Amino acid sequence: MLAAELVDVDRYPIGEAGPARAAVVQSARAAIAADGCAVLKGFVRAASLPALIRECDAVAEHAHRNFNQTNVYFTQDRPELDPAHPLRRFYPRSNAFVPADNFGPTSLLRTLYEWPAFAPFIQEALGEARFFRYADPLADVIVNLAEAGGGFPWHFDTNNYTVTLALQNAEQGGLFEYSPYLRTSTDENYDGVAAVLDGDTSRVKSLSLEPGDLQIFKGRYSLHRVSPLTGARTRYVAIFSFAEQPGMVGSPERTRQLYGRVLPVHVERAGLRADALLD
Ligand SMILES: O=C(O)CCC(=O)C(=O)O
Ligand SMILES: [Fe+2]
Repeated sequence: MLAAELVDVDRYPIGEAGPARAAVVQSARAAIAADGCAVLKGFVRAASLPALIRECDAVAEHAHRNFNQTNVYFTQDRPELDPAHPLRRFYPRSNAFVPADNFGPTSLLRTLYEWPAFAPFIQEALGEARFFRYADPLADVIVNLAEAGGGFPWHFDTNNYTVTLALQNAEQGGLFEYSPYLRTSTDENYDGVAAVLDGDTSRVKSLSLEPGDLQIFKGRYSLHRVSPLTGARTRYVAIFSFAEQPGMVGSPERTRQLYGRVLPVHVERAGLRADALLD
């Protein structure tokens, strides 16, 4: 299948320069400016979803599971602070990432990720000056699977943006909840964060992402979570990664944690980084 068949290009004509494409870009940009999040409903055609889900089912057994306890900042505990401080509140987090080398050249997810129209569109929607597909063969396009009891508790992302495609929902739960721009680069707003953690929903938006919806999300300043999942069905979300530099791969430590193994390229590039520091 070609990317232009997977994607609903009638609704989202991102591969053809012109006013229709410009309108799609403009509307995504406006949504991101307003609350850090753009959702392109039905970006992937409903008719393409069964093949995408089969692709996930076929490799789900290769997911690497990683469980830990984390605060919303992914930082260490600070015992000198009050126990109610957001820095001291830890929640269980479970990832199950299917590494990118399970999505080979014939994979539909890879076809979409490497479609020449895709990255430039995302770049324009985000307004990023420098934007390249990630060069990490374990991490460029992956699937996160989440089962009942698992998932993402409240957090701020450590990366600037996330590009995800909803593929299959859990039977219940799994709403994407977020508090737009709850903090800024100069104000952590710990009281506001504590209020959300205590259950205050007055600044929380809730999105029910359906299979086929593409989400472009700036999560560094917007606290967000996936609400608890229940039921037997696994939630599948594809994650597409990009970087500000060409040729970027993850560090060996982080790669091993997320994917359970490393490749020679991770070690070689880490060596290069270490050498660069010596210059
Ligand atoms: O699975 C999702 O919908 C969101 C995941 C998320 O917040 C993240 O990967 O940082
Ligand atoms: Fe996140």
